[in-house]
Amino acid sequence: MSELYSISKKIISTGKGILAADESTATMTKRLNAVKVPSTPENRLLFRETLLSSQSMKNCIGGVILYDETVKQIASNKKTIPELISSTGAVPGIKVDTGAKVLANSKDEKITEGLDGLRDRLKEYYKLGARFTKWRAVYVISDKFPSKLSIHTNAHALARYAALVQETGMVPIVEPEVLMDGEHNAQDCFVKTSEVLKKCYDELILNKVDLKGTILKPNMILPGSISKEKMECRKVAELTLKCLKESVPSEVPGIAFLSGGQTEKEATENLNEINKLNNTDFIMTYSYGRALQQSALKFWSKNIKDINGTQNTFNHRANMCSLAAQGKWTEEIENK
Ligand code: 5MM
Repeated sequence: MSELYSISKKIISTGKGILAADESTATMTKRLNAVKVPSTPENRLLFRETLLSSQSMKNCIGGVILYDETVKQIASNKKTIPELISSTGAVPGIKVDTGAKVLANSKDEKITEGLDGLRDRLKEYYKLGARFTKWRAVYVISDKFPSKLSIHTNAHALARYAALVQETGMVPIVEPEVLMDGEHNAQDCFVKTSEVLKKCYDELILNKVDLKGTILKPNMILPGSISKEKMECRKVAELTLKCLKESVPSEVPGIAFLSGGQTEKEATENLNEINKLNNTDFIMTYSYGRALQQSALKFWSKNIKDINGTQNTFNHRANMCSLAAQGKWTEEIENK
């Protein structure tokens, strides 16, 4: 078993998923402002350290994606944040893209940047303890989007990123996120997501990326956030599985979904249904940001010193996601 493959398996092994705590300072400031907590480096660290010291880290979280600021911070027990994560059995990871910027010649779309100087930054992150990385490309859906230009350029960047990451001995998470924003229906999401994924794998293969040492982080197939279409979780699961089966090469060991604006419960229920119906060899799990942290952040904001209460809230969510990753979640357990 190759080193990269064993890292991927460790991150997503049965019942475990990924905590996406890689909000950039701008995004974290938005999240903290929304709950009226000042966005200082100390508060950002305190919230994240509270989650990372939770009891559910051991059984539910196989990997944590960090942002540049956090990977260099020191926890209150004097361990570095990557050391704190490793001590729970999880693998420390790092977001290495530098954000989605306006795409030249298609100004309503985005291209993710960060390739310049990436090889050197990766070496530094490896020394700091990271063993996997993340790069997120975003695509909008409308009658004319995503354009061929956006699909092609983002796939190219994702593949060059993934090749460099593997060269450094880390596992690249490939995150092509087809955004939920808009009025489109689930069929549009299915068609566009399939096109995006197929192009990504064409480029990954062209760049000789070892697919066994990667993890895919896609969106689920859902109607747009302001679409009139309502969809049962069974249908979401069927369409999502069909799309992934047709578009993702079987060498990829696992798929860790983003939550993309779903509520905590929707993201849990949909993942649970995907696992109940899973007719593929892929491990299907979570790499949630908002759907793992929202309630905990809300609770914490009422009293940032209430570490136990915040951890209990996070533990519940992480346990629900872990059950969903095994197709064992139920409404009764959720409400217990
Ligand atoms: C955690 O949020 C990440 C984005 O941060 P920036 O926008 O500040 O770069 C994001 O990439 C996240 O990892 C994924 O979108 C999954 O998060 P959600 O909240 O969609 O599960």
